[in-house]
Amino acid sequence: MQNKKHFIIIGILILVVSVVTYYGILALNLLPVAAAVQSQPIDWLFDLEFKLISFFFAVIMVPLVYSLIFFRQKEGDDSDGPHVEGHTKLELVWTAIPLIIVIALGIIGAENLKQVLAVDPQAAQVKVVGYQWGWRFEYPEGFTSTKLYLPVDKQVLLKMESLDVIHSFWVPEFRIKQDLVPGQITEYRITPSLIGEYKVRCAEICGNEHAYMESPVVVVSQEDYVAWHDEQLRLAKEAELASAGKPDAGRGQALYVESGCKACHSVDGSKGVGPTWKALYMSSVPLADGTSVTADEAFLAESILNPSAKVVAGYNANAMPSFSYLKEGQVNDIIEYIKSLK
Ligand code: HEC
Ligand SMILES: [Cu+2]
Repeated sequence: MQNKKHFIIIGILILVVSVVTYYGILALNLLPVAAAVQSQPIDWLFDLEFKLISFFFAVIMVPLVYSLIFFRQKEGDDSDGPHVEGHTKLELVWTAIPLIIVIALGIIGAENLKQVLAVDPQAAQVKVVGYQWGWRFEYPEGFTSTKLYLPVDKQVLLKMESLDVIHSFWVPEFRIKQDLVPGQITEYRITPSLIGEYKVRCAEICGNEHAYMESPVVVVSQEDYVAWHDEQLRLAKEAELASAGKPDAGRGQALYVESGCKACHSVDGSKGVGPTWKALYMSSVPLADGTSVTADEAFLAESILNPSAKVVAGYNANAMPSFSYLKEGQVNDIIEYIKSLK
C-alpha cells in the first residue's frame, strides 16, 4: 500500500513537471518568427522534441529528487540496502521503448524532410555567390544585387556557389541552412510566407570577417517585387550604357570590391589566393606550362572571362571562377583599373 502511494505521487509529479517544463521552454521564445512555408514542418518537429525533452527531464528528475527527500538514509542507520538481482521484464521494456521512439523519430524526420524539400516546378531561380566576406545575388534577367529580394508565397530555388572557402547560407527565420562549397553548386529551396526584412548570415567560420558576412533578405508583396525588379533592370541597363563609353578606373575599382576580386587579388604587391595586380599591366607573366605572356588587354580580359585558358605559374588552375557574367564594358573598367596600378 505504502509503495503504491509513492508511485501515484511520483506519476502526478512527472505529469506536472513535464507540463511546466514544456511551457517554460516555450516561454523562452527560442525560435525567431517563422517566415517560410518550409519552417512549418521544422517547427512542428522542434515542438515534438521540446515535448519529449520535457517529459524525459521529468521522468529522470522527479524520481531522483523524490528519492533524495523521502528515501533518505536515517540517522545512525548504516545497514546495507536490499540486494537486487536483474529484472528481465524491466530491461526488455527500457530497451524496447527507446528503440520504438528512435525508429519513430527517424520515420517522422524523413517525412518532414520530404515536405521541406518539396519541389514546385514553377519555382524562380536566383544564383547566390558567397565569398570572403559577402553575398551577391544574380537574377536570371541579368542584374546583380547585394540584397536578396523575394516575392512572398512564391517558391524560389537558390543555386549557390562559393568563390573561395566553404560558407553557409542561413536565414534563421527560414530555418533551413545550406553550405556553399567551392567547385560545387548547392541548392536551397524556399517559399517565403511572411513579408518583412530578414538577414542572411554565414553559418560557417570562413575567416577574419566571418561575423560580418551578412546581407539583407527582403520579402515583399508580388507588386513590390515587380517594381523593385524593374528598377534593378533599369539601373543595370544604365550601368551598362555608362561603361559602354570610355573605360573608367574608378568604376573598375568599385567592381574590384563588389565582384569579389578583392578576396583573392591584392593591389599592393602582396600575394593572395591569386597574383597581385600591382604593376601587372604589360609585365611578363610566367605561365604554368613554362611559357610566358605579356599582360596586355587581351590577356587580362581572357583571364577574367575564361581564367583556366592561361594559368599563372605557381597557382591552381581552378582557383579562380569565371566572371563571364560581367559585361564587356565592366571588364574594360576593371582592366582600366589594373592599368592604373603602377
Ligand atoms: C577565388 C579567388 C579569385 C577571385 C575571386 C578572383 N581571382 Fe583572378 N585569379 C585567381 C588565381 C588563383 C589566379 C591565377 C591562376 C589563373 O591564372 O587562373 C587568377 C588570375 C587572374 C588574372 C591573370 C593575371 C594575373 O597575374 O593576375 C586576372 C587578370 C584576374 N585573375 C582577374 C580577376 C578579376 C577581374 C576578378 C574579379 C572580377 C578575379 N580575378 C577574381 C583567383 C581569383
Ligand atoms: Cu562565410
